[in-house]
Amino acid sequence: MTSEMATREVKLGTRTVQFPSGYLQELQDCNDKLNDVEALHKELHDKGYLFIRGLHDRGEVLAARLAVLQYLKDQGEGILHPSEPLEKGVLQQGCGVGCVPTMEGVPGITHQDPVKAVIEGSRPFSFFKKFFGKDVATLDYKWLRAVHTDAFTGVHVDNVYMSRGSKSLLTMWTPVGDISVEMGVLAMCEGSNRLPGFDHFQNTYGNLDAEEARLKGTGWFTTDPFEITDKFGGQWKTTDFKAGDVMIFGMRTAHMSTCNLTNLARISCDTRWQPSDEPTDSRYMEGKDGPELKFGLHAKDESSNVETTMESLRLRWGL
Ligand SMILES: O=C(O)CCC(=O)C(=O)O
Repeated sequence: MTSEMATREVKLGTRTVQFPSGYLQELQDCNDKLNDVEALHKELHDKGYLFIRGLHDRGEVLAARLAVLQYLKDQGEGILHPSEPLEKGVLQQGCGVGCVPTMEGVPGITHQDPVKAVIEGSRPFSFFKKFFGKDVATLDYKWLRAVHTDAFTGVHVDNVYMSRGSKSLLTMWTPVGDISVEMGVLAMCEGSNRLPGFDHFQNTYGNLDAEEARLKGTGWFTTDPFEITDKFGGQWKTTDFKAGDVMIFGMRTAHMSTCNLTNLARISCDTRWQPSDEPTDSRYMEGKDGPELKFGLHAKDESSNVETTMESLRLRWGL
């Protein structure tokens, strides 16, 4: 027996790294602080996130996963492998970009009972009520995803997409199933929300309103995690997530995902939470401005074809 922990080769964005290693460390949960709201606030401020094991009921998450997989199966051939058990979520070979239908938005699979029971269930409501010390609201729009092989999310802060409502807005990322680092999990840049090295990044990129800037593309700052840590500091961290775990973070914490190196659909859902007496970003609420705007990025003003790229903005910011 060796005392050294075995490392695995994984991919963080475009970079192949060993996990755990100095490049990508193991996350620590804050479950020991769950009965101390002040300590939770301090953790969120210090690290930029709250990693909680078992916030949701595992059985309910697994039921939601099955409902999502059934939905994908019902969308037709070419998505899930026909001869593999549904619950494994094995993708059909070659199922890549454009193959998995988008599940983001307002009613649809996101608002079916087994999914809603998790993402709008009593557990997250009571957690956030305790955390904010008042009644809470969650945005109607749900970012439910099934991520295919070789796909990942690049580095961004959520403020770029949803800065028009409450300044206390928090994201909760829920893995819908057990998700290993190899399948594509969220990775957090610890300290990126407050370290002085990030000041210029936050005062430029972090203040961007992607839709207002008519930004072309995803709104990601980069797909290379080390461009962030080399330039600004912070520490990338992640873990193997289990059904029930959640990652909660503020609008200024830089994050991304590991790459899906498997043939399994990586299913997860982001939801947004805030005090109910604060304004909501109407783009993500059912009503006159929603829900046809998707992620605030796809709104088209046909009278103008001016589009800004992240590259041109970064040049302007000297980043
Ligand atoms: O699930 C992902 O790949 C990205 C999620 C994300 O960026 C978020 O929760 O803000």
